[in-house]
Amino acid sequence: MAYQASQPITGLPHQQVDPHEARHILIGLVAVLLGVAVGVLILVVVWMGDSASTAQRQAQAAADKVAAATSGRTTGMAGMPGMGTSTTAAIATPSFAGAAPANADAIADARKAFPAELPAVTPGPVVAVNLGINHEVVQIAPGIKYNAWTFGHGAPGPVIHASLGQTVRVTLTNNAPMAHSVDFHAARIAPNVAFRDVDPGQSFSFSFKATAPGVFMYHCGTKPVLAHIANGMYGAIVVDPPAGTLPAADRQYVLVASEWYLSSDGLKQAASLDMVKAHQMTPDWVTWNGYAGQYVKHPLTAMPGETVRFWVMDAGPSFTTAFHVVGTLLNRAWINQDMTQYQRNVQTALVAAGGGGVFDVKIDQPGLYPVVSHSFASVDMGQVALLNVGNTAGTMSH
Ligand SMILES: [Cu+2]
Repeated sequence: MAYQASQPITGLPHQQVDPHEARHILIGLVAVLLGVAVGVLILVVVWMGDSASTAQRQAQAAADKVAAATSGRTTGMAGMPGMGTSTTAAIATPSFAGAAPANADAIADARKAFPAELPAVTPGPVVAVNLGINHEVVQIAPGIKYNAWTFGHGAPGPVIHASLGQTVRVTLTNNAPMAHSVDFHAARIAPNVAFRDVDPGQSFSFSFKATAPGVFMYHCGTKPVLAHIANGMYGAIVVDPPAGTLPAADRQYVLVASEWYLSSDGLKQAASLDMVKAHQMTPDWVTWNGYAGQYVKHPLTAMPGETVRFWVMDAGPSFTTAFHVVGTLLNRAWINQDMTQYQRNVQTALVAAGGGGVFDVKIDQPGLYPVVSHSFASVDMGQVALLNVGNTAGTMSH
């Protein structure tokens, strides 16, 4: 905006202004405006510079945090077996998917599979659950050793079977050299009280009432939870609905899905957790009940025409399971373990990380039926079982 020299200037309506003087005023005004603009510009530049350095500082802090978490510094776990020994920078180790010793087949043959059969329910008003917490080497695939943190002596921890209305009394005994805890998804309870950290050498008990039926996860809830679950601290609890409310099943199996993120191949020395891979969700192994392909070597069994019920829980820590049985449909699918209603003839059912689902199949033709997550990267990394219907000879992989 500029005033024409011939126009009256506000405040001087009746006075003609000398064009010369007007030019001077104009120049003066422009100079003042320029001055103000330069001042504002300087302020903006200074502010931007400050913002940039703040952003830079924040980015650096975030990077430091990741690097520290990777090396265990922020959690006081540096040098702890099973914690972030792979690197101090945010770089994942190479993939060790599919690593195997020469005698992998013989190892797989000789190893007893994790019992997938649903154990009997404990009678009486109280189910006593004693969970010892240990740091120990487990096998997660034929010949692959891993520095795990466990409930009991393996991953997953023991399958717990309760009935609706029973009280579950949990006693944790921490035999490990660091704090751990347990979080039961089946519980309605103040987590700051019941799921608190238990120090090394200590025991702690709490009780909750089983108020909903289904298959639920339990896991260590100590920070960083990602690391504690990835290291093997999870298991399943099945809560039966009232007797007679579910259709009958001839066989019942519990399958727990989980991923493993390895700092090394685990062949000669036990691998530990690669926290960068865990953050990036790039596992080396994905398993049913903690061990790759164990039910391919030692299949689950059924006879033609039987109803087989799968209680499926996905421990993650991060993957979901797309539950699918090759060669059949899920006759009944209690999605998200809502045991009040089921869907029929489902091809693939989602089981969320930290969630559960219950699925019935009834297979008439004898044969070998792979039980998978239809997210097929997981199959390649070991999450495949076989259901052998009718004592079918031979084996297959899928
Ligand atoms: Cu833990």
